[in-house]
Amino acid sequence: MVHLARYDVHALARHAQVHAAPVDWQNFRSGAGVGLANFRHEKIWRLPSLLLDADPPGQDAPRRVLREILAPPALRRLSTVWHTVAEDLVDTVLAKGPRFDAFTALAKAFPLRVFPDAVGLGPENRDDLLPYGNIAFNAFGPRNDLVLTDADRAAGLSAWANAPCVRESLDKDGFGARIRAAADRGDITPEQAPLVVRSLLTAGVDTTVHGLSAALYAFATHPDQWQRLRERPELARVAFDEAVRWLSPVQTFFRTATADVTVAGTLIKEGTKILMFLGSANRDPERWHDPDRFDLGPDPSGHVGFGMGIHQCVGQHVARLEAEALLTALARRVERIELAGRPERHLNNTLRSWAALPVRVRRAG
Ligand code: Z7Z
Repeated sequence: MVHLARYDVHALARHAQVHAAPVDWQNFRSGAGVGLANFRHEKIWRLPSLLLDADPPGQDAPRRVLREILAPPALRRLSTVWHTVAEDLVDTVLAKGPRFDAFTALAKAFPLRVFPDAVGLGPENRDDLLPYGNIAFNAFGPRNDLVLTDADRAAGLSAWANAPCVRESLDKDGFGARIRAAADRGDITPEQAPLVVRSLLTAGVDTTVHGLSAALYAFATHPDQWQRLRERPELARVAFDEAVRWLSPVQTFFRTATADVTVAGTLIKEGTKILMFLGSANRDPERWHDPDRFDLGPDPSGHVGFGMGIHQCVGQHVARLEAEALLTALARRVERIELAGRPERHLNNTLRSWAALPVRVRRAG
């Protein structure tokens, strides 16, 4: 445990503790926010999320509704469509030549093509999804320049994120409409429905964009593992989880101690924020053999890249399906993928994010 004096935060970095803290939700709560800001004392930039900034029993109903809508059986229908879209996208990109920016052309393009449709969003303002997510994930960190740069856009985008959640603007058949239907059935209240839709828009885009980027970067730098995926495309989901373990697209989040708790021999006082370093836990040599290696062999399950416990990522099956569709489409068509320039990172307070991933590919014969 490390005390970060500047913010008076206790930070956990070992896998055992980063795993245990969110499981112990009675002592480490989410209701005061899962960023650095403590909602008990600080003004916040948007209404708290019903799923994220909440504890039982409040979060139970919204989470149950979303869990069902995003569960594997409910996604089966999307799987066919998403595989086809991924194949079309990869064909289009490859037709333009062997060098391209895999961040823009694939990692960013694919989720933006499939996810807003799956939610049932109208065509307007889809370009706002990534800037909104960028602001939301910066907001979990300190009020540094990354936050201040976008301060004048935050209110507008926050209002926008609620706007598409009105009934008229959601497709009949998407996740959004099913959230509405849950409200009609009384599973959640009508007031809760738009905020649950907002959770999809906040947590569902940047996370997958940078998660897919992590996987593409991993393969572009590990030709032997790419070969392995090409031989066994059914490894795509495991490969994605291994990339999430290896690079931890979500690097950090917080809880608040609701009692005096001792962790690793150190007293954490009630009301103190604790910071969990997911990226560190995911490479803890006490938990993983050879943790710095990206390797499709060992089982990556147990990584904390999707969080842990009752708040564990409710959209993880959606993310895995996106990854499976994109990686298998690419593996069938591309024999080699390698870096063709220096990858560029985009700085964000929470996400390990990307700005460019120049690659060169050799098409399969
Ligand atoms: O519900 C929400 O608005 C929401 C926002 C962000 C839910 C989850 C997240 C999130 C995702 C937070 C990954 C940290 C890491």
